[in-house]
Amino acid sequence: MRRLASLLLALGLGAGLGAGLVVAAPLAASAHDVLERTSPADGTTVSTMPASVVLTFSEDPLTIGAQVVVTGPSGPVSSGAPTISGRDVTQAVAPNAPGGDYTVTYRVTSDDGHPVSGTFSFHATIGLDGSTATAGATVHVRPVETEEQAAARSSLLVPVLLTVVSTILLLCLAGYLVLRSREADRRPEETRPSQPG
Ligand SMILES: [Cu+2]
Repeated sequence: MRRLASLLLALGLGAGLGAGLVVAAPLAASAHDVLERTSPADGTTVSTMPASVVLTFSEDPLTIGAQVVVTGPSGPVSSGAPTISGRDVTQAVAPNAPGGDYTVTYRVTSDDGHPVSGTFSFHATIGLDGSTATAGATVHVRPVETEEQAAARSSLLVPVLLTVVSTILLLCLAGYLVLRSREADRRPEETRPSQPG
């Protein structure tokens, strides 16, 4: 009975540690400021091009290192540097911005000091210059992955690999204990002390 108990304890510890690592890995990454919403919202169509785009994060981003590039049919139309007010990052748009498809690429410094970057897109039917988007010219082009996005993806790989490796190690340990206890069952005289008279 004692052997079975220690075996179950080992299995329980293994499963507990494995599960703990799986839970801890994404928690460590969630300390970043996350983009909660944008104006205009991602994937939406607005009748008129707004004079500025607003990005709202889960926490206040740092005032340094913020960059918002608004790119439309005529190229980049960002006007000046973005302004940060609390959780909102506002980027003004040049008054000659035409109607059409827009992609916004952002990079801010999270309050934990890490860079947070991404992209979203929207469609403006009428531009700030009064022009109307040409029908049928709607081509949604996803920009290629930036260096920051690639780095964030590879940094996520480390905790995932650690979790997989440690889970395998713990399963091996549990398997070893099972085999050892079976071996002990086969040779009871060698492992069990003889009961006194
Ligand atoms: Cu972070």
